[in-house]
Amino acid sequence: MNFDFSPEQTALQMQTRAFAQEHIAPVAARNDREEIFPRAILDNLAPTGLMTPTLPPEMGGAGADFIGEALAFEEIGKVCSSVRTILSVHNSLCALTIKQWGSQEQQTRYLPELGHGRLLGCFALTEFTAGSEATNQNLGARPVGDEWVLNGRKAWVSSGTKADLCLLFAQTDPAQGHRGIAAFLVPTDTPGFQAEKVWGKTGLRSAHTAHLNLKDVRLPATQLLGRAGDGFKIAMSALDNGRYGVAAGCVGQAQACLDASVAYTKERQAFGKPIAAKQLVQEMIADMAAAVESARFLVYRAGHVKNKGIRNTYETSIAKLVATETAVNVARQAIQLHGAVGYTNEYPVERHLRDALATTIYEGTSQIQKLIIGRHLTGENAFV
Ligand code: COS
Repeated sequence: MNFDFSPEQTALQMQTRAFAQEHIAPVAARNDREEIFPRAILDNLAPTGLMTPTLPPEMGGAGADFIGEALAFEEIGKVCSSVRTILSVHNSLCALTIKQWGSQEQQTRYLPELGHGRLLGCFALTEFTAGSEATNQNLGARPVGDEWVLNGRKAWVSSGTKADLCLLFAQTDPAQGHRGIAAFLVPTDTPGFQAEKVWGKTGLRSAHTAHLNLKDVRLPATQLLGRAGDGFKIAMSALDNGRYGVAAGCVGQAQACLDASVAYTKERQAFGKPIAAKQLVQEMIADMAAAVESARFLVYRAGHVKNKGIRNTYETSIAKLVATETAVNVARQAIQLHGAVGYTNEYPVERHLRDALATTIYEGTSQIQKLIIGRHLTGENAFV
């Protein structure tokens, strides 16, 4: 077992850290406060390959492996989970799914556009009555001549008002259940496609979320991804990549909360000493550090399995479960260690807590991850 990073992985980590400090950190708080979509950041990011870290450079990617991707997402997660969320959706849920399931023509048409950031991708699986129960797709697609016609609604779609290309799931044959679901590549300027921004989210406020309404959206057959009944498998394989990126970002976020807490407790005085000298404070710092390191190694283990190109649902679900819950817990402890100022937006820890709360819900709740892990280990299926 080798715990050292390769020179390429270290270089990507350093490059992303420098980018995050220069372009994201100075504006993250304001973007959150004013719900500003970070378009300028994405424009600057695109030439670096970081929009799609694992795509080859000729497609606009950074040519990284999955450990490299985790290191990059960790660095972005340290400063802004909204930006990391946009990238997880664009790269992990959209681009990598086209890479895995797309025809040669679809890959050639879309991957360089997504890689170079000329198109922004989103992923529309969830509906108001299809969250954890993702098989319960009501948005319908029916074949008419050599086209598909889509009608229905999607909910809670990250980047839904901003994306150019939407990987969208629809029911083509209700009698077939999850085997009657299809995946479509929907250009968001297709007539009948409408996105409405969700206001008032607790966190991830700079990563805009939308509800979608599709009314007689007509697509040529070339926009079908995979075969008509493959949609659910495509969605689940996409989530194996998405959840991994979320987990990596959460490790970064938790690390940022730990770093901020170490710095603050060394500076803040009480009873004539820095509070870092107090045993109860050191206990909290130690608990936070142990949790962050544990989550990190679960992410790298999942990345190691992903690099082999084999099914990684179990490893990814454990990494997602632990890393997202760690981000919430560590952010909460960081606020406690900062005291009253931690409860204000003067310090980033309150933003980290608000942002982290979403990660235990989206891309499969913590409860769903536990049931995936439980099913894997026991062979008993809690979903029937
Ligand atoms: N990769 C490839 N294929 C997969 C897969 C994966 N990771 N996971 C499942 N499949 C395949 C299965 O092999 C099965 O294939 P067959 O039809 O040939 O038997 C099919 O997909 C159905 O899989 P499964 O039986 O696991 O489906 P379930 O209905 O039991 O899935 C859960 C239940 C809860 C796991 C699923 O609905 C889920 O993940 N829900 C959460 C959805 C989510 O994360 N939403 C967030 C959206 S993005 S914000």
